[in-house]
Amino acid sequence: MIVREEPVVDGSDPDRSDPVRLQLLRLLFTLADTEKARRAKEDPLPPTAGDHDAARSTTAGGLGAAVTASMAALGNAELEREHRRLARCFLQEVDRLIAGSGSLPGQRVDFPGLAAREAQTKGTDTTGARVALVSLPWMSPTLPSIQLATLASALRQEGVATDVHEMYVDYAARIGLNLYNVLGNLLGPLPEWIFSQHYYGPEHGDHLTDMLEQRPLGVGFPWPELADTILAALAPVTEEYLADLVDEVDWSAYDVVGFSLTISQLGASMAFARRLKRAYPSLRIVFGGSQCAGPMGSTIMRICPYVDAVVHVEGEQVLGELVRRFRDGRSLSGLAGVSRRTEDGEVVTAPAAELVVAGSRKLDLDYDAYFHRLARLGLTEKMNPWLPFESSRGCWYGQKVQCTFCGLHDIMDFRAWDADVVLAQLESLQKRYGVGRFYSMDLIMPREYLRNLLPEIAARGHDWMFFYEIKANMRRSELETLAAAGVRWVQPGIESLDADLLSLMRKGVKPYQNVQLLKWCQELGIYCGWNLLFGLPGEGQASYTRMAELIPKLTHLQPPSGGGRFQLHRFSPYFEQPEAHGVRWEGAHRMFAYAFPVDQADLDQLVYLHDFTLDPSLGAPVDTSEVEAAVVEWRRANQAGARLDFIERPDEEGVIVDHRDVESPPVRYPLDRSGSALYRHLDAGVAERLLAEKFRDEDRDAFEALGGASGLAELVEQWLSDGLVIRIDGKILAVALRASRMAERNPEPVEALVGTVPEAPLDTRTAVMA
Ligand code: B12
Ligand code: SF4
Repeated sequence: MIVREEPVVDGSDPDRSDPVRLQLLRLLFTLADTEKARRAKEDPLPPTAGDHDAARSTTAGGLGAAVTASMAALGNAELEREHRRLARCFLQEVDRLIAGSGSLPGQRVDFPGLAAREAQTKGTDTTGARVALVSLPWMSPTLPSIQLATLASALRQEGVATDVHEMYVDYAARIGLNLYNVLGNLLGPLPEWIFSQHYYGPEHGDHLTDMLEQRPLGVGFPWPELADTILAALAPVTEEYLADLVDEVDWSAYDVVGFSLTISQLGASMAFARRLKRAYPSLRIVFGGSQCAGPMGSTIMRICPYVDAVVHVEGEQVLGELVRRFRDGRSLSGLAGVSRRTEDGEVVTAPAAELVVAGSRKLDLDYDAYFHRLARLGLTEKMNPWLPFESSRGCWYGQKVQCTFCGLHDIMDFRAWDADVVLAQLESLQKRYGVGRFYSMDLIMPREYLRNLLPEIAARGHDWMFFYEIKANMRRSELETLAAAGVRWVQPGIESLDADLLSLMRKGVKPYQNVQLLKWCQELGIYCGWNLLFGLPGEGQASYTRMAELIPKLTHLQPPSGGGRFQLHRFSPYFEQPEAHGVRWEGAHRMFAYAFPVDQADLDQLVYLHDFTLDPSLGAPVDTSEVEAAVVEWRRANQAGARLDFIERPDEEGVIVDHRDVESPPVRYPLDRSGSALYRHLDAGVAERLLAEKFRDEDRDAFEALGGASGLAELVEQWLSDGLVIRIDGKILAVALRASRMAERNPEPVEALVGTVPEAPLDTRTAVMA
């Protein structure tokens, strides 16, 4: 059973970090760890151990020696217990430190409270088979698993009684929600390794040092000096967690256990599934999820002999039939998109069948198990869960033109559910859980929702909040529709502010659209999560020079939440046709070799992230340092409150107040009626060569008052040099925020609500994905 540990040295406010307590716990844990290591190596006792004079000493060194002596006096089992306890307490203290730093806003906020109801196996069992679906770290603890809920719903419809176990939440509770988020967001080898060392055995020493050098814990983690102790403390806590998972559920009640593997869940799933199979040999183990797509799934099947089947595709299509075949002892042969083992041990995979059709049929989503778990773990007052939902699958843009870095597999075909079906599901979820925060799992928002779903949500007066992935080329009126429906957080896939780079990525969006999206979202109180990608094949220095010039004018807009070298993802055009893009594939990302020490050939097939170099004929790598420095400054200025506001007066005169240089007093640029009209005219950008003509057509009086085409050109040149407008993609675009349009409905800063996405460092040594 999981209990939140209180620190051994208690302060008056247990939820606040205490530097003395942190260092004490660090010291105590390190001493226990050293003692354990000493015993494992059968080294002699240190000279002071067992020395009773040391125990009486009051100097710091003497106290350390005294603790060492006390630990040396413990029996092995007691030392083991103490080691684990101190590890937990230390990790919880690190968690408090992170929470207290403000680097993860919104993590510890009130949750209204959900009456704890006892969980029970759901569904009427008409097939004689019972299924457990599990999800392990590193899924986000603020989200119930949509994968498990969807599959459970499909199975129950087919008469298979099914339970859902979101076990990642338990781990987050043990190590602390904030620490869990920091580690989970590191992605890739390190989170995988934290678990896989409990499968393959510890892979310490140089390997770990090497791994941390390449992907330092310090990146995205403000206390790198604690990194070693954190990793050491995670080991006993993780081992205990895995052991407890086997004990805390009566697994003998099930016939099949399905593991959902999305991002960084392979190590934990392997470590737990093998333990489970050893404890319950008759259990059938099935792995599925996006980590099992294509060759990754067949490789998992090959290297994990305790796994009975791997589902490569959308699970609702096959899981019911898979379970029935297990129950009847029938072969899995021919099951679409499923890997199985033949009698002579060969792994074979049947080709995938049709994709799920969306439209008017939608499976229910039942998140009861997750909320029971939160209540059981005492987490309901510590976080602010979002409810995941799907309104579409696939990508309408990608099915025509796939972005070159995008690693979507065969689920690219776009399918949307009908707006009324989605709305009914959201209303039912909100009614059931009292939560109106909805996290869309769509790759891209269906266009038709701008006309049906979103206006209907606004019309019904729901006070909801949404996260959605969108395409960045939205018009202002469309963003207003989003905001009115409660979309407060978007991921628009901005990726760059340069036309050449965006074209290399085949993003289908221009830089001016990205900039105006940032501007309009800020006016509307919509938070944008976005990355700046570097290092594309074929890029040139000029792109970075242009961006370095542009960025200082945008410091009042939301800076990128992360950035770095693009990653080479399986299934992406860069991966599938490397030569066509000047990419040289160099095998699985080598850091995974530490997490999964399998043959290189297997590793190349197992992982999603790959190493590469660029064709040298593309020229020397460009220098990105100026842009990196500009982004650092952007973030600093933005945090310090950089602003650029266009304040319109009732008499139609206006003033632009420029406070992007936060160290100096604001500069005011008064605008007369005509100047204000022109500035408004530039809100969505106007082609420079057509500007005079277009403005004259729109407001002839103002045009003439400005002195016609030449007066207008002069004013625009002045604004350009003052940075009040920018020249971009052949257009002139106004960049100041219009005060009259700033969101009134959402006075609190939206960043405070977006607790799950801490700002990531900008580091071109580190690869990031869009
Ligand atoms: C929403 C989403 C996110 C969200 C939330 C992710 C989360 N942790 O829940 C956010 C925006 C945070 C996110 C971030 C990232 N994401 Co993302 N994300 C998605 C997305 C669009 C939807 C996932 C989803 O929930 N879909 C809905 C569910 C129902 O579908 P599903 O997961 O595919 O499940 C179905 C099947 O896989 C299968 N199945 C699943 N489990 C099981 C279990 C069994 C037993 C069986 C039989 C079947 C089965 O049946 C399910 C129902 O059909 C997918 C793309 C996609 N469409 O899958 C990418 C995807 C999962 N993300 C991906 C990546 C790479 C990332 C990032 C690493 C990007 C980055 N560098 O920042 C980060 C990682 C963040 C993190 N710390 O976890 C990759 C993962 C690749 C991989 N195979 O490992 C995907 C597949 C997209 C891609 N190809 O580029 N992501
Ligand atoms: S990156 Fe986004 S927009 Fe581009 S193809 Fe992939 S899912 Fe579609």
